[in-house]
Amino acid sequence: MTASSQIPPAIQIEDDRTGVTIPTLRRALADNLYYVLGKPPDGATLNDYYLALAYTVRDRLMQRWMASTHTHRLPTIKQVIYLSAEYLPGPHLGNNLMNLGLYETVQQAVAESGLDLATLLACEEEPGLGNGGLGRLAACFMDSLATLEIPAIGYGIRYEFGIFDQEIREGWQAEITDKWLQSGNPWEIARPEDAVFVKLGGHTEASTDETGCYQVRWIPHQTVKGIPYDTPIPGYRVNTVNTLRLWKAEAPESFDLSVFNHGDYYGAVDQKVISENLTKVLYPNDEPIQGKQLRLKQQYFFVSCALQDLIRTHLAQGGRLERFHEKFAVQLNDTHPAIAIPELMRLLVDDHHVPWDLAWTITQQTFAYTNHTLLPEALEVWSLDLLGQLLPRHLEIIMEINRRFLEDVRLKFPDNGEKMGQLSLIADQPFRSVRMAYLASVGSHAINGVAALHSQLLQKTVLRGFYDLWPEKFLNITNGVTPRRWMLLSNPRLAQLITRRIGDRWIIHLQDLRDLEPLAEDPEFRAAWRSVKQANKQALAQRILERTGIQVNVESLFDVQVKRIHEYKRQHLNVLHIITLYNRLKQNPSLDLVPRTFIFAGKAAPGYVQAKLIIRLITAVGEVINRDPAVGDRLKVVFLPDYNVTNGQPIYPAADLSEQISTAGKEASGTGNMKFALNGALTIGTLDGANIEIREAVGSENFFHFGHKVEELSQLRSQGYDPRRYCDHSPELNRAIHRLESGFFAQGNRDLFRPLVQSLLNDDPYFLMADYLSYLNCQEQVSQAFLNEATWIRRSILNTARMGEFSSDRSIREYAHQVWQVQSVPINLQPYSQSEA
Ligand code: KOT
Repeated sequence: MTASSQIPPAIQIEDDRTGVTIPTLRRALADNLYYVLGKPPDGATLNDYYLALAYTVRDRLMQRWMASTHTHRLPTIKQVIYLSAEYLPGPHLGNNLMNLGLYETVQQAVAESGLDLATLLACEEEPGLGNGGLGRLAACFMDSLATLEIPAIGYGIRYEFGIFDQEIREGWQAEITDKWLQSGNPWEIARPEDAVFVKLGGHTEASTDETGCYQVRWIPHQTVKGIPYDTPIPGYRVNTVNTLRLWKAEAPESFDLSVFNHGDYYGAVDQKVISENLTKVLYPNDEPIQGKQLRLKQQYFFVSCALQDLIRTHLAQGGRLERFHEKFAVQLNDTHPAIAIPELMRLLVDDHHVPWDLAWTITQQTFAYTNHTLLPEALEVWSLDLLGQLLPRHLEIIMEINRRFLEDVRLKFPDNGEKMGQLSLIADQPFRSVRMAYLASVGSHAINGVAALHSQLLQKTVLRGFYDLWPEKFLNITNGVTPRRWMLLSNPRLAQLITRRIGDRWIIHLQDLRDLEPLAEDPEFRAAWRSVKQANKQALAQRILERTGIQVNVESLFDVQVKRIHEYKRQHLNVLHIITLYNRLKQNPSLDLVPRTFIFAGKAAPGYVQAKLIIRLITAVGEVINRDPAVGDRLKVVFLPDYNVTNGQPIYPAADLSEQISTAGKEASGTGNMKFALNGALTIGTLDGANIEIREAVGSENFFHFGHKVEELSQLRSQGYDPRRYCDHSPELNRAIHRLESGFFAQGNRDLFRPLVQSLLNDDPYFLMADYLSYLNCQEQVSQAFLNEATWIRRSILNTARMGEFSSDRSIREYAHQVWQVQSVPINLQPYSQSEA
């Protein structure tokens, strides 16, 4: 007998928390239902089953997650730290199943247990912890970081109430509070043992210690406790599982007690409420809320929690603070976390006694800053008054950073007092305030915009002075989207068709989609492509019917604009086109018009009156057109309520035409534009943001562009722009505007849309009137193109085939090499005890 044959065969006991066979998964589901949720199978709700399934999947992430966390902490491994006030990850269950490679098996296991996976997936409330593009980008980046096996932690705020749910009531937006945590969140794990304390308010005291060292002490007015909640972020078919660590504010217990001991029970409870208010709600504006103290508290709170967490783990691993920037590359997602710069200085200088100059070198080497907007109203400033009240020590540090910086400027540009005023981190007008974009620029070693045009404009306008000083700090990194969520998960029909023809490497190497190009000439492939699109349109039509009661024609052109509602995004230009088509039909009822279904979705900030009126305009125009028998099913206008990640997923795969019609120079990048083109929609767009690069990639013959360019608009502006002139020269524009003025879409109410009409006629800051004719002509070309089905499908295939560079994997590779200097770290899955040995 040989030695090996003496070893008894391993008994195959599949662990209920790791096994992935169908019987094991079924047992695990029942086990979690009973023992974790405390529900018998016959008394369980659908949500209980969803939760049990989520725990079953989470269990299967655990070994990879712990191995990743353990490996990523090693001092030799550099980690990306993404600081973002917003994240919009979308529902986790489907994505995690996909990334683990368990989708089909679990689908079957669930079916054999008498359940339907799609129904369980629909139970998940998505974490709406963001407003739009910036938060969604953070989520795509987290997916790509994990898929590329790059060690990363995303830090943010665990808002109890995320972005509001939107309902449409009598055509108007109504805001409903978001209750994402109400039925339990199976994906997060609270880590109270990792809590940190954050100081707020009070004053500082300077002193000289026994060695003659100058020291500052911050005596706060209030302290809050930050509790981290961790969510696993698995990569696609790799062992890496990164962490999204979100902080919740609580009152420190000691504080409660001291008040309680003085007999003021209600006072203690009050304090608890005040502390917990800090992370209660996401500010629902897409542009910042000037001067709101609570918002500044939120920003400082999560940033301080994050940096304290990093310093603590670094020191615990035997790391030295001089090497902090060799361990962590910290990315600032716009200026919302820019207070991290003085906070790291404070922690290093005041708490850890690092000399100022060394602390400043570490800080600059640690941070990099991404700018996401040039809109003047969105550039953050904090008044010195407010900052000084809430963060007195940080104000001192910012003033010292500014003093030293302006000293350098003075040496470089002697006798140029104007330059100092231009570059100062402190603005004097309209009130004394800190310019956060300047602070972020001075404290970072790299500054990037999010599309080529945007990066150029950033250098030429908002950050011009800094570009002149340090051109080498500036770069462009064009945004991208994750093909896992935005193709594989949301468009399974197209994903399967593609994989059948070119294999499945495109899921992680999106450039492989190029291999589809020759198939664009293949009639059989085109037919299959068309069937997929039709099936997706059919599915969306069904949802439209369920959500709005509107019946749409799936043979019509699906013309889609989904994004936040904002004047610069120009949903109302789209409406002017719709009204023009309607006018033509009314003038000539037998007109041979290419049938279209106009689909809109998007939330307006609750306080943004004009944006809410644009929603009312869309629904009002829809109400008239949709029920006009003279129109039939040639035109339909749909507003789909409550646009979010979940509701967006079935929209992109069903679109024929993607509307990307912002005023040139206003949309930093856009990412919806990428999701549409990747899913085979053709774009009608201005030369703005990433549209320019998309057009170059897909070919100008497969992209409908219109409108004035940035330079042409500046010229119009400098010549004295007169929007009324365009009405005088275009009878159709005149008629469309007149329809609005006359109250035709408002049951005769001439006042309803007056603010919109007045804005268009009097100043038209977003140049709708100037771009109208060009848009109209371009839409005519779209209609003609749609009539030729074979060439439309060919162009659709070519769009998908050529969108490979717009994967967020490509964006992340660029950040990794050009900004962070980080490498992939494959995760070894030895059992924990063995890897320790
Ligand atoms: C909001 C407030 C202040 C500063 C920036 C924003 C912001 C910018 N929020 N979302 N964005 C969008 O970010 C996306 C990701 O980079 C871009 O694609 C999009 O154009 C921005 O509008």
